[in-house]
Formats: sequence, C-alpha cells, structure tokens
Amino acid sequence: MDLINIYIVGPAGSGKSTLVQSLGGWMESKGYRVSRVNLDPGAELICYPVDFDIREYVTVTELMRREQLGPNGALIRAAEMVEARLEEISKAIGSRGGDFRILDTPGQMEIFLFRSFGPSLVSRISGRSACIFTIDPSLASTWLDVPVIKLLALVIELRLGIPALEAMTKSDMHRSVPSWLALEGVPSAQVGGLSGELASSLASVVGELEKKRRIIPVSSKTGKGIEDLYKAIGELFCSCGDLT
Ligand SMILES: Nc1nc2c(ncn2[C@@H]2O[C@H](COP(=O)(O)OP(=O)(O)O)[C@@H](O)[C@H]2O)c(=O)[nH]1
Ligand SMILES: [Mg+2]
Repeated sequence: MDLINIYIVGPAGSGKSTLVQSLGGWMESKGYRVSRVNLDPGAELICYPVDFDIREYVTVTELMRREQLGPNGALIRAAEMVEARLEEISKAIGSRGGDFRILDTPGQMEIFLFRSFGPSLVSRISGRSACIFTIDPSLASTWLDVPVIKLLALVIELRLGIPALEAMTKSDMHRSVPSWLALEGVPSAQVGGLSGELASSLASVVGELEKKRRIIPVSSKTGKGIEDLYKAIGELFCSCGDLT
C-alpha cells in the first residue's frame, strides 16, 4: 500500500491535535504504521508522540521573545521562516514513513491555507494525500452554517489541491447530529433576511460544485466515528473503500 498523507486542517480549537492522537492510535491498533507530524510552530503541549516537529526549526514563543512580536506577528514570521526552508523541511518530513502520515497543521488555518506554506508543502511531500477539515460543533449551530462549512471545504481543496473530508469533532458534546447537517440544500421555507437569502443561493452553487459528501461526526474522547472517518479516507482512494 502506498503511503497516505492525511492533513488535519481546521480553525483553532476545533480538535485537530486531539484527532491526530485518536485517529493515529486507532490506525495503530489495527496494525498500520503511522507517523505523526506537527506543522504548528505555535503549539505548546502536544498530546501525541511526534515523529517530526516543525518547532525544531522555529517556535512562535521564541520569535515573540527574540523579535519583540505579538502572537499573530510571530506566527506570520514563523510561516515566512518555514517557507524559506521548505525544501529541507519537506525532505525531513518525507523521510518519516509508514502506512499513514498524519500532519497536524497550524492552529490558525489561514496561515497554512492562504500563504504558500500549506500549498507548497503539500505539493512537495510524496505519497497520496487527503485532508480532514475539522468542524467544531459551535461552527455549525444552524442550517445557515451549512453552506459556510461546505464553502470552506471547497476553499481547502482549491488551495491545497487535495480532496477534503468534513469531520464534525467533539460529537460527544452534542447528543445527535442536527438533521440539517446532512442537508443537500437549505430548506426554502426557512429562508429569510439577508443571511437566509445568501445562504440559500450559496447552498445551490456549492451543492453543484461539491461532491455529495456527508459531514462525519467524530469524537476523539470516546472514539465514536473514528472508524467511519477511516473508511471515508479509504473511499477517497479506492472505490471499494478498502485501503489494502
Ligand atoms: N469533549 C471533547 N473535547 C475535545 C474533543 N477533541 C478535542 N477536544 C478538546 O478541544 C480542545 C481543543 O482541542 P485541540 O485538539 O487542541 O484543538 P486544535 O487547536 O484544533 O489542535 C481541547 O481542550 C480538547 O481536549 C472531543 O472529541 N470531545
Ligand atoms: Mg493543535
């Protein structure tokens, strides 16, 4: 089986690092070899065993101290420093093998997506690649949020050039997935006001662009949904859904 890179991308606090830990642990329990990569120069504590750590090259804390920068300025500076050493860094990451390489991306997803950091790195690292977009339940509180989530997933695919799966994290914190999350369109009866009209128009445009993907609820705390996520990764690469 060719190595598969899985990039975990999502807003700060959406459960990326915890998912690296739970998904990696689950894969290992099934006998797969997994390497874990931290690409977040701003990470403080890391909850999983790291095989490659970007903080060996640059850390936000050190930049704040040395260059008298605030946290956002230091993060941008860190991204610039990574971009300048991309060749060396991607080679070092590429030397960490296994069946799966799970890559934890910076807390602030815009640093990874909208600068050259993410797209350039993804294009340099060997193996087949996919991305998991981690959606915090608080980002999905009404049906108006569906087109926003779907649009963000498309932006991720557009910027990184790899397929994205949508995972709603922390599913143990809500009793069931709201029915509108499986929505293929926004119910016209609910459309009202500027946001409603916009969401409805966006939903029809996004619906045409997006492959019919469901949002997969997962909990890193209980392990529920981790196997579904794994199967969805399999389906991206092989129509039978079996990675082997
Ligand atoms: N209840 C619950 N909390 C979670 C889960 N996943 C992550 N968290 C918590 O959410 C917070 C942010 O998680 P983290 O993985 O650091 O997010 P990141 O910034 O996206 O890497 C932490 O306090 C985690 O313990 C989950 O599945 N269930
Ligand atoms: Mg993190």
